[in-house]
Amino acid sequence: MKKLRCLLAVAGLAIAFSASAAGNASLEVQHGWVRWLPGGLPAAGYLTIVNRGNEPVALVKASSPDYADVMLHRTTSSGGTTRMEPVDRMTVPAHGQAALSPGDYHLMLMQAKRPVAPGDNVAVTLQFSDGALLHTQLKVRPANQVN
Ligand SMILES: [Cu+2]
Repeated sequence: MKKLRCLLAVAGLAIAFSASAAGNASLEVQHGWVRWLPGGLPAAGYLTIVNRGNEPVALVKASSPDYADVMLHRTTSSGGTTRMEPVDRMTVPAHGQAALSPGDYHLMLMQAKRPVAPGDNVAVTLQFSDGALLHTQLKVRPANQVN
């Protein structure tokens, strides 16, 4: 992971979050969970966003009171190597849904501020391109439980 880009993303998050606290009744989060890793390693957050509205909307930021940083990442594979990189947004189509899921988009939860363990819930706030904020809870699962 590129540290400079992480820092820039965090700075952007702080600015964006001071701008709006509106909701969007067309959006819903389902199946939220965290794949927990031992030893203070970053954890991955997965969820499905349902958009019942008439306009596409994009997930642009996320934060959690339980982690110092939350980044939006995407895992890609090419030539037998798998890597992940920060992305700016994930679009959720009108009358559709989009998922953060293993091997694809995910939230990268960095530097837990409290001991987080399987069985816990992690609070996450998602911010969308229309300014809407959505608060959700992700269930923490052990690394060997994939679904
Ligand atoms: Cu990642």
